[in-house]
Amino acid sequence: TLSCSVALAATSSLPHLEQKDGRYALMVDGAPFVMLGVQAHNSSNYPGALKQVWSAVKDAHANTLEIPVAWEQIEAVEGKFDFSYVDTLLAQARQNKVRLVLLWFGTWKNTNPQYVPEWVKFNNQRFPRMVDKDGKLTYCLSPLGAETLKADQRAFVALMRHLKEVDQAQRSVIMVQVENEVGTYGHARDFGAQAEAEFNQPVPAAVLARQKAPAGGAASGSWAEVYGPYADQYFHSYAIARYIEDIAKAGRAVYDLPMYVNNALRNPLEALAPWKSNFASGGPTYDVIGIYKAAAPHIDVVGPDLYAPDSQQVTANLERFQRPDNALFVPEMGNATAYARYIYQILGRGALGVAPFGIDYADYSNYPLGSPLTDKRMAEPFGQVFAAFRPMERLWAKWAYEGRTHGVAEGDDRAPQHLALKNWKLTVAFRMGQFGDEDWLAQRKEMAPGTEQPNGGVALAQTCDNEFIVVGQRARLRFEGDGVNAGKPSMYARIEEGHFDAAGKWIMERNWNGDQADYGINLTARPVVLRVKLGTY
Ligand code: N0T
Repeated sequence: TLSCSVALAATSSLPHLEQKDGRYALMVDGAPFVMLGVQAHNSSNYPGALKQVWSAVKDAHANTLEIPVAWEQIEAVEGKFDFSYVDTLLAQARQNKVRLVLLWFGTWKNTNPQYVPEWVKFNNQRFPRMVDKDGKLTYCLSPLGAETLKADQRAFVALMRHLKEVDQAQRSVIMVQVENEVGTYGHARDFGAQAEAEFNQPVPAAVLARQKAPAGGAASGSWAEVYGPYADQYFHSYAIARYIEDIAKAGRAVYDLPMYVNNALRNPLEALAPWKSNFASGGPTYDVIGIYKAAAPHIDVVGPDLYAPDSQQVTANLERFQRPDNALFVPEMGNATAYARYIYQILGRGALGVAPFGIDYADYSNYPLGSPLTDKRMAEPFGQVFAAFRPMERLWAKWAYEGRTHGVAEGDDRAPQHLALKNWKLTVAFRMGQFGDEDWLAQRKEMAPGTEQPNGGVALAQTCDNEFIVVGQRARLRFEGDGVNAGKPSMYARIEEGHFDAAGKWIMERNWNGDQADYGINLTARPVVLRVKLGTY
């Protein structure tokens, strides 16, 4: 039987990842933490831009802000470091009672060197750019530039040393992203002289052990011999992963925070095929997670940035990035309303956290990638969901780590979905409204107003054998006996609406009954938290 699980414990230790039975937890102050995060815009990393960020963070009810720290701003003059922005950020984060994830925009920000200091940008001799097959310079800095690595690493280490000095006691910063959406657009790899020489070397054993060769590939040998048509992409992935490893390792030697990389995804619904300019080659796409694990052991997580709103793609991406060797963490997703429902699916799968991108009232919108809105209306759909989770965030994180949680997001097909729980099964249907059973509604062709676009979602935790904490919106839930309860008639013992207090105690506000329970548990546009207890007779 499942024990009723509510106890909370806390100690002070550095944030770190823990692992148990193939599941992961991000430990913050000694207990599992779920990041209900948001990310600021790319140019909001200045004291003058922060005001517009904090008001959006507040409206989003986020517990964590992801925000860049640019190499160009901490080392504008070589060897002279300026952490005034970082200090302002830390002070304001503490005032706002929000944790931070710092994004190290160094050698590559979306593969581009735009965030490196000027003294790096234009010195191709010392900081070589990749060259293409014809020997022409590309925009992208080479991952084989030894001086570039040394300089990026030195700046990153200086940042981590500073964080240790000013933040170790409070641990406002809980995680660090190394570079941003790395890889190279339009070029499979570096074709310079050094790259050519390394390309013909044997594939390292650590890579062979984690990254399978395609059919026909040799068991060992050069990159081309082992990986055939995938060799250019895989070699480039290895070169970038190793570069990132050297930066992360040096940073963690100074101050050991969890570190991760994020990915501009390739389409997971397309059959796997060699790179042909359809994604950033060398980035941590799902097909090369093994190479990143082999080459970058100081990177804890490879996370997908979700920017395709299509529900099938979202599901396929979550499945590909959640692996026994890789925790699920969604460092970015679009800030359009359609993405809000995915929070339920992501957190239900036991993710370390999720952060919509561009929750920031700066006068900028990345529409059509995300929302066209830049005010409260953009933050609110996420704020409503996070607000429901916030009072129980530590409990939720613990339940997720214990494998008690499940979640669904409404599919673009609007079809009902089924969840297999312990001794119960749950059907989640959409567009139903609050009154009338399914047949009656179908006869009347009645769809609930406000459900024209898919935006339903449910996450739940099985806290005891017959008890669930449910949070969700725009969905109808029906439980049915399964396992030892299979075939038995059942009914609700209680459907309590309420919340958890600061001590983790459930506070009931009311019990749903009559119309509010006769047609399933009907969640409206306003997310609620329910404690549902079932019984059989
Ligand atoms: C993201 C953001 C920011 C299906 C875009 C997404 C952020 C970076 N890049 O606003 O630049 O720093 O990580 C790339 C999505 C590509 C288009 C995919 C279409």
